[in-house]
Amino acid sequence: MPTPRPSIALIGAPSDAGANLPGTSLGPDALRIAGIAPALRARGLHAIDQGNLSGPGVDHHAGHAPQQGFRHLAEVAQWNAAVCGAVAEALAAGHLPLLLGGDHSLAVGSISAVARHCRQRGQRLKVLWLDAHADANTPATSPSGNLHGMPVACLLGHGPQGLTHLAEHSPALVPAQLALLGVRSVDAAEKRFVNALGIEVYDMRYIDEVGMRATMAQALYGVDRHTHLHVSFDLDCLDPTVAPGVGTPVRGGPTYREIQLCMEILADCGALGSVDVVELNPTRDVRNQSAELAVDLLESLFGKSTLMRAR
Ligand code: B3U
Ligand code: MN
Ligand code: MN
Repeated sequence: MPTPRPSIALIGAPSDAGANLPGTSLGPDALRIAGIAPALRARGLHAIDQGNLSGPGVDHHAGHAPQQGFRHLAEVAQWNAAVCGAVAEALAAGHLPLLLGGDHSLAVGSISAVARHCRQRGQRLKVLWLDAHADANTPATSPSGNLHGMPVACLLGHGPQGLTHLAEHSPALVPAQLALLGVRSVDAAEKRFVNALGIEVYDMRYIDEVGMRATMAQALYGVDRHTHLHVSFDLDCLDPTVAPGVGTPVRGGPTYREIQLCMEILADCGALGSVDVVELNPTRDVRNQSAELAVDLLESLFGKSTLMRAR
């Protein structure tokens, strides 16, 4: 018997408060224009677009210096509280939440809700963080004060109270629940933090050496159909030649083929429970190609296979 496929709740969070520059606030609409909801429906999935959450804007042109190590902390915390509430509601209704960011700081709210949901149900949780960066800075180590560089640390309990206690229990995650994949830009102090906590990292060198298939087998070790798999997909994970529409591009990411394979393997594991698609910055994009690529990859993540056998 095939497992019933849940409805997908599309939750837009048009914020750039945690980013280095303005523009990720346009991400949800760029994904809609690229046809995200019809693409999922064409897969036979029930996609419900819940529209955009609302929250405070920030003025990036004002050049606010970091305060106690953060830029725009109050705004980021407010957005995350809204995201946490919306994701919790979607999960409670039995939907699969698909967060349309927005910058990557929003994953703190989304994953805090997912972690609480799994804790309440005694369900195993694995978070796969696809990113060029480790996002594991703390206010003490961050070179920028930008909160999109800190969500991993916040989820592990290292960060401001407004982001570490979104869903009561802190830390939201323990390091063993998390794996980073695609990493190739890590600050020196951030590297020490990641290693000290023993976070599982599949960096680009690892992927180059063993290939995407073996990397995914390692990253998904122990994940079964009873596990809740959360995929937090920072589009800057991709090579900028295929996805230029991001605020902090880093060369040397996975190719189109490699990331397709990654998505297909994730789909096959049958454990997908929630997703973030973040860091799309249409002001840096070329004819919406990064949004269109994101939609293409989400189709694969939700089971569209290019294999020449019936599914
Ligand atoms: N590690 C740098 C750069 C960065 C992290 N995440 C993004 N950029 N998108 C920082 O500012 O923390
Ligand atoms: Mn990120
Ligand atoms: Mn990144």
